[in-house]
Amino acid sequence: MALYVRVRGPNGVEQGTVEDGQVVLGSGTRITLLDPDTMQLAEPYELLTPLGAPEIWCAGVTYERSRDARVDESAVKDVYTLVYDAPRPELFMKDAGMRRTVSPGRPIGIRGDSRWNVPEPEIGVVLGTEGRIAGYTIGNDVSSRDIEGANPLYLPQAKIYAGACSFGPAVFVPDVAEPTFRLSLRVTDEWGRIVFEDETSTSTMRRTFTDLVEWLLRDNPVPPGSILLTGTGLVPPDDFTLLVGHFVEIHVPEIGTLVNPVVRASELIEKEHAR
Ligand code: DO4
Ligand code: MG
Repeated sequence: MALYVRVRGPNGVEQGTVEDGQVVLGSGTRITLLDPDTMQLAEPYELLTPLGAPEIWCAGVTYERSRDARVDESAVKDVYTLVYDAPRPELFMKDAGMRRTVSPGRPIGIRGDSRWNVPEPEIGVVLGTEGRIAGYTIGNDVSSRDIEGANPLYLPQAKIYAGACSFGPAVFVPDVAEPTFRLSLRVTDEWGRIVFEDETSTSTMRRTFTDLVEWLLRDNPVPPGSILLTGTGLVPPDDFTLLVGHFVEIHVPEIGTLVNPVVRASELIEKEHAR
């Protein structure tokens, strides 16, 4: 069992492991974590996504809760019931080259042309070589529910835009295949008041991590180091929307807490690219 992070510091970008509340860099430097959950670091060090993923893919409608939410929001209902029950999963590309993905602690975006936006807390599978699973992280598949609900063909616009993805704070390499994770989501407003919280477990997923990876790699040369987000089982009620000034915290005990504030996506164009 091991936890890996990536850090930017005076010597550039380095990988490290998390041990006893500290990050141990390849050079042997030890940095004390300000917070062992979020893994925030004191200056001059900055926590980055635990790897620069060449591609990020997502699976959808892998939990009953997600299927029900999609059926309720959608003008075209049958597609979601059909895909939940079908052997072939829903898979879509979320990002390539990290253009729309931000580091832990950095702002995620909501679209200016959407009025109903949500975080989607998901376990991210880190792909190794030859289809192996190299580890697991926490991902946020930030999404616009009104654009997605208007027409399934709008899915790429509901899912792919500046700041629509974040993952981290670490990659967890377990001792067992197909581990089970508990995920909890908390959204707070700018005064620190809780506006939504809930939790779920990957034990309620309709598919296994291995099965999703096998489908993703069928006749598809996804490079190692890419990430597959495996779908959300946490959906806030229909009167909830993410707002500028909210903070999203996604906690998985084995991995840590992924925290991101919320801003307008337009503010992130160019600014956050490659952070
Ligand atoms: O088609 C809708 C996508 C659903 C999704 O992203 C999820 O279930 O996590
Ligand atoms: Mg999702």
